Amino acid sequence: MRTIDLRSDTMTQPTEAMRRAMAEAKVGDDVFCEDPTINRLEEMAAERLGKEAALYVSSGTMGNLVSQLAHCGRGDEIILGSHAHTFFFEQGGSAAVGSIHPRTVPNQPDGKMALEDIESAIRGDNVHFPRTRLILLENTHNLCNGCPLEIDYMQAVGEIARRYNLKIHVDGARIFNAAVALGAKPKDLAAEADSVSFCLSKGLAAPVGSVVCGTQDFINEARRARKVLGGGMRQAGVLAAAGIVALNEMVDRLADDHANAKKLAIGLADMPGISINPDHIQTNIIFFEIVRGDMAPEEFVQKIHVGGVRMLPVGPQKVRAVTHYHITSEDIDQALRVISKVMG
Ligand code: TLP
Repeated sequence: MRTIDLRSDTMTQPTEAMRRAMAEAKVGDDVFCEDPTINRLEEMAAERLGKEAALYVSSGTMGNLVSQLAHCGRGDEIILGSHAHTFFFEQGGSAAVGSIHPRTVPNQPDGKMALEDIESAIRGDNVHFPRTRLILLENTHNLCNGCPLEIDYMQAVGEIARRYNLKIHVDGARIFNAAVALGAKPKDLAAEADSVSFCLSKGLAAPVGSVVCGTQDFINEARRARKVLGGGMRQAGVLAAAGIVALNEMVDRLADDHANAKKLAIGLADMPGISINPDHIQTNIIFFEIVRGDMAPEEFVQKIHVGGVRMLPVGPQKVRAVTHYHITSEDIDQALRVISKVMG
């Protein structure tokens, strides 16, 4: 029985074209900036995101951390959402490694921070306070149903950042999902950002890697930060080669993942014991609640696993499912059949 693995889009395997590109990649020492494949990927990424320069890093976590280290000094404060991946799932690296102070503002259900909340979190000039340096946004917002942040919202946050002389970093792990869902260009979504990191290893199906984009000066600093974190990867062009294929071939098809997520959400909404509003699903991430006193999310997840479907339990009532390259429309039908049996 084939497993329908909806735990994460990080489960994606490299395509045949990626494997060929990896085998044939020309490589060099990237710490000397001499890996032609990495250099090419960085040029492509900078161009797609409308920035001067880019840096290949090992993961989304590293991309967010080197960006914060490049923007902030010891004791500086960043403003980020209460449900931001950087706040929840990156081991508090900002503080642990960067001596950077996180100030959270509530995330609204659509992944935004209210503009007035951002503004009132900005510190004045006072000897008691840390200095606010950076606003960190997440697009799409993982824990908020994969919601995309629109250009209007980015512009409104950009206006606040300019007024208070702050930088903006976008954790754009899934910014290409946002672009496809909104029918926007990634560079337009990133226009207000001083830096943006995106992942090649999620919906775009490359095996490893993320890219950070920004000004040349910012990238020079980020490159230093990457080195001290042990991220100077030498002949990593064998990995970056897959990233080039990802950018060339895997972006437009993300629309299929979004359609499959919507189909799954609509099917789940009809089932007894499950609560979800399919209107909230715009990209490839869905959260739903098990609203049956006799079944916890862990038990639900174990039962569907026996039927060949995998999802992640998150919290006391919630389950997460993520669609991706290996999930077909027929897989969604099969997953719904399995879940229907479990929920009886
Ligand atoms: N997200 C993973 C897990 O860590 C939860 C997932 O399965 O969704 N930003 C965002 C918005 C992310 O969702 C993730 C990974 C990261 C950053 C970190 O990327 P990696 O895993 O490459 O360090």
